[in-house]
Amino acid sequence: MTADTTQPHIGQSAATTHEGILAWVDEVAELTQPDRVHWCTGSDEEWTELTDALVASGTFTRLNADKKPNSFHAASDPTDVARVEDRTFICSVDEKDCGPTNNWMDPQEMKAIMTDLYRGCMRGRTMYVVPFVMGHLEADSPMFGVEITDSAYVVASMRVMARMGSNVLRRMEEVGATFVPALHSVGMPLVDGRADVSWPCNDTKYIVQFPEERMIWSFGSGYGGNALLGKKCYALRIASVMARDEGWLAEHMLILKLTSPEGVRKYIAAAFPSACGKTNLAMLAPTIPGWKVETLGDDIAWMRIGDDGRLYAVNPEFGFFGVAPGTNELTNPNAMRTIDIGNSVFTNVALTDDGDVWWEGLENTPAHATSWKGEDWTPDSDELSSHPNSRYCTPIKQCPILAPEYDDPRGVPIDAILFGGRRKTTVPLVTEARDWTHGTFMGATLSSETTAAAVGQVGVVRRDPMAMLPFIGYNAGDYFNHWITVGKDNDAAKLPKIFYVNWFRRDEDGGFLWPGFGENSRVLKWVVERMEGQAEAVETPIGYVPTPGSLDTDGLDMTEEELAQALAVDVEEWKAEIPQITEWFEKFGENLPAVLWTELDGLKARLGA
Ligand code: SAT
Ligand code: MN
Repeated sequence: MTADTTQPHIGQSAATTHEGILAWVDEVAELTQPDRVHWCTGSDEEWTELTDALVASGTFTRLNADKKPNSFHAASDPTDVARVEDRTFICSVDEKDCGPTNNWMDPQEMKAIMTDLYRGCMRGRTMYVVPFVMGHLEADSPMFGVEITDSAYVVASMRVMARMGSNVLRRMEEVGATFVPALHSVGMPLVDGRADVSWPCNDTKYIVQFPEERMIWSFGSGYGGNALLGKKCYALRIASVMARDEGWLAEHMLILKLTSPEGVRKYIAAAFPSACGKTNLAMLAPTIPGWKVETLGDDIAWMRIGDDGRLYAVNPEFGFFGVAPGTNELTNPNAMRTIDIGNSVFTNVALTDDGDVWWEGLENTPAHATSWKGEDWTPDSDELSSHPNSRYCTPIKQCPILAPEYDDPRGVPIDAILFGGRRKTTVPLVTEARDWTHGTFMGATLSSETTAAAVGQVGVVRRDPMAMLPFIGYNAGDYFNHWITVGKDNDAAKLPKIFYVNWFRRDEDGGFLWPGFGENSRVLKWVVERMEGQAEAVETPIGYVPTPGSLDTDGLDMTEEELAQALAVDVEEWKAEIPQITEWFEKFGENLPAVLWTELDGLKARLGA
């Protein structure tokens, strides 16, 4: 965009001395035929130019600076609103390495198909080169990537979500870094006088990981998880493969720091499927006096065993990509403070007449707004103002409760891991695993009702192991085995304790049994007290569950009966899970670690099933 970084045509002035990057950029430009190549610097000037251009092209609407400074509204094509799991592929060389939970195609076949799609796909557009690092640039071995994209919306979003730009590129040059090449196109060349649209995309979509080559190819979608390739594609799918090979863990987990009134400090990582409240838990405002939560991450944790034998977690991201609907002063006041500062992009929410954003669940319902589909909206409208998977994209540094350790490249030692799903029945509020292997069994059998974060039916119960179902970059049976191995190879006493939570259990009338949100601090308190050997629990067939008196319910408007229901382990309900778990495990054949069958046998025996 600026004269010094824009090349009128390809491969003429080298914007980098990194030969690998240069060669790849030239190769992609040759194939995709963009009008211009822009090497992204990540500077404020570049942000201004990009966002001005996005406003001019109609992709962005600038929000009222008195409400949300330096912030923008975008509305996607109505067909491009979520991750597309049926178009997402793990193209391992051997189909067995993809496993039964992913889509597979032979890598050569996929490359042939996509090369045809990519041919000339950037005509009339700018090709942006985004050097980025997931995690810290000062990490022992920084995890570099380069995303090539023809979407300015993606560049703006990547600048919020990842550390990117010139300083990253300079470091890559200095060390001759290897990097994950991540190619993205919206798949809408501007040829034959075709006018651009505010949200270019293509009905044909492919989100493809090549695990052996550590490479990502994405085509046809501009939506976050499909297009911001540092996030799910790199930091989970590709990184999970690296983690398997190198003995660490890449997980779909938030990271938070919890401090008790006595100053006891614990770090907790928690895995929940998309759109199940991870961001809200990460920024929790405790309702119980004296307890404090600080945030380190809301979506992804990379965890490695440190020299002291403990499991250290870093958040590889630089921003939050949170679900907007339902976010408000009550459910997540800290997210509200984060976005108030500005510098954010809001996608598929409503635009108010005074130039602010609004969504279902937010306070101050406007009398009139423009819906995410660009239509007039009033509180009487039959349609939602915002798509259920609409998002805010905002810098993590703006979070008022960001833990200072966030900036430590070594990460923080994790004390407890929570697995959680969205289940109306069966799963109690909180259960403590007996040990790491039992915790791995809990994670491997985690189940949840589907949400709007992925295209498809909402509310169907499916197994979502470790909340990683759409993100495991290899055979999920091998992934379970990797978890078991981490437990075996390390000092069990130093590994985090594992818990299973369910905020979403309902009573017979369909009402939530547990108030959730800030009240979840009561469950975190119990978790801490268990680790400190203070809180009581009953041993049940599925693990340790709080005795009614051990959970702090002071000041909570909840009957004893309701609490008992929230904590109940109903043997009949659990017996009904057994055939489902059996069927789930059978999918993995000999790749399923035998100890997980042993765990299931133990559960059956304890249930008398
Ligand atoms: O849709 S994203 O992948 O960007 C977010 C999520 O589903 O967790
Ligand atoms: Mn997520």
